[in-house]
Amino acid sequence: MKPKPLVIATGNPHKVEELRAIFGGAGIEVIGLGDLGGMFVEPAETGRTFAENAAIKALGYAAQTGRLCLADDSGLEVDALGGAPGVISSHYATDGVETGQSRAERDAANNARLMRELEGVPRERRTARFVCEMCIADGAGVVARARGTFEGRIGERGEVPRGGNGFGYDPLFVVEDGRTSAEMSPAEKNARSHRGSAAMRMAEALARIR
Ligand code: ITT
Repeated sequence: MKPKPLVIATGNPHKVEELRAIFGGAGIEVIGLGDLGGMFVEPAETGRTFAENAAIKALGYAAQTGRLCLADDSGLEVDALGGAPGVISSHYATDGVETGQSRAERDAANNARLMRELEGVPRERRTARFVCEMCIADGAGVVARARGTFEGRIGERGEVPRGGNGFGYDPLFVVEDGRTSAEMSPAEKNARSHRGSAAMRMAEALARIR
């Protein structure tokens, strides 16, 4: 029997879009929470690590939906900032506090703060990585986990922001060929990114358990 689609348990439409493309390539059908037609409570991300938060979200949504749910907890680690913004990447401008701003407003404020914090830091010390921890859970518990990373650096003022693709910190994140991840096509970003590599590992794990 054909397995039910995997539920991508996120409130971030960009993640659903990226994961639909990546899992689609691996022959795995996915749906978003919106496709289930219910109202779901977003679990509070109280973990200290990406892995803890991914598990909190996957378990929380699996309990509410009764379906196999995949959650992604991801963010940016900047070496010169001791790994910040890390788990508070989506609310960096407000020190991790949820203020009811739209995603677009948060992204703009987070990016402005990051550029301020790195003012005067030379290019060679602006190294950074995106990290993605994924967790799949069902009503009985965690079923699989996977991690992926994407290495780059935060561009300097005048060099960035650049590019209209992607989301979040993509316009500031420079990879080794000098482009930002917002200048990559969606397919190219997915082939190289933290989310892409974690998802490919998840696709292998799913093939073993379904
Ligand atoms: P859910 O918790 O509902 O999945 P979220 O956007 O709040 O959605 P996270 O808590 O995992 O997700 O925070 C991820 C943040 O890290 C995201 O808002 C961006 O600021 C940043 N981020 C993660 N992946 C990124 C990517 O591929 N490109 C740019 N920024 C990214």
